[in-house]
Amino acid sequence: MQNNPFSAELVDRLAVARRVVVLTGAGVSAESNIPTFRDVGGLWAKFRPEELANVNAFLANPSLVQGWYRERKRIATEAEPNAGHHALAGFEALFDDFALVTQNVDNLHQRAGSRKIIELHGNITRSYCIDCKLKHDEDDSRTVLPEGHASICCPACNGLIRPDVVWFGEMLPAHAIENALLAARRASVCLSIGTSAVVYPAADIPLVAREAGAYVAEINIEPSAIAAMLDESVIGSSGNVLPVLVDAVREARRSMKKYAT
Ligand code: BJW
Ligand code: ZN
Repeated sequence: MQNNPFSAELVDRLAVARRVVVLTGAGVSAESNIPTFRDVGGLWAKFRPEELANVNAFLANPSLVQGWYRERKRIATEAEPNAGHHALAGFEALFDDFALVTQNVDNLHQRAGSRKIIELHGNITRSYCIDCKLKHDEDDSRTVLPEGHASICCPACNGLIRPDVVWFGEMLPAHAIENALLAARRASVCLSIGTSAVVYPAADIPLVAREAGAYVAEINIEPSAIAAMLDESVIGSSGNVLPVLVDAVREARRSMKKYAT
């Protein structure tokens, strides 16, 4: 265990835990070559969030925002889940009660095989009409709109089509945040992985878990905004740390069984 970036306590707690909640952010997909939001060269290096990720920006310049999301949808669709996504997909079978709460909209946890997912900020692969709410399933990622071209509109009512994501100032899906907070309150271990933890209410989840008595660790290449409020800060990339952590938990479980009387 000595060479591991995480503590023996984290492994032991996970080995005996029955209820676990994991919060993920854009850092988990960085090793799939999907840019994060706030890192150097991230998604907001060129555009400030208030310019694109809010409804007023969309209404002011729908084709610009649609184009930005269309390009990000293409990148996400062409990306492959990485070792961190796969390790988390294997993690859920180890616990009776497990929730993977993700802020990510890129669909990579789903494609890696995770099933117990709570999507806090929606999913970039879905779209809907802002007027009649009709789901827009057509793959508009392949539509090439020249600069200044008219926006993509609903075939039923001609309303604007928007991505099914949560922008600043919008409410999170009620069932998603409620279920995430319930999972946080009953967890005995919480992991916060690859998130800067500056966006609320998502950043509350590890804090709520800790307040309710969970052991809370984060995994990040650098300490997040809430690192000082957690039990443990594991410095490393999720693609490197998670497979080793999952193996260590499996091994600890095997040892526990071996010595159980
Ligand atoms: C690695 C790595 C590797 C890199 N391995 N790690 C309380 C206080 C203050 C403000 C508020 C508050 N409550 C609500 C608010 C307002 C607002 C908010 O939080 N503002 C703050 C920014 C100040 N929140 C909202 O508006 C939310 N709605 C809401 O609260 O409704 C009620 C309400 C309405 C009005 C007023 C008040 C209340 C909605 C938030 C929606 C967020 N939407 C976005 C865009 C989604 C669509 C899209 O994708 O375009 O969600 S913003 C963006 O940030 C996206 C992300 O999910 C989210 C979080 O980012 P994340 O994932 O943490 O990414 P990064 O880039 O920030 O961090 C990456 C991390 O990875 C870094 O730490 C790296 O070090 C690390 N990393 N490589 C491990 N390999
Ligand atoms: Zn419509």
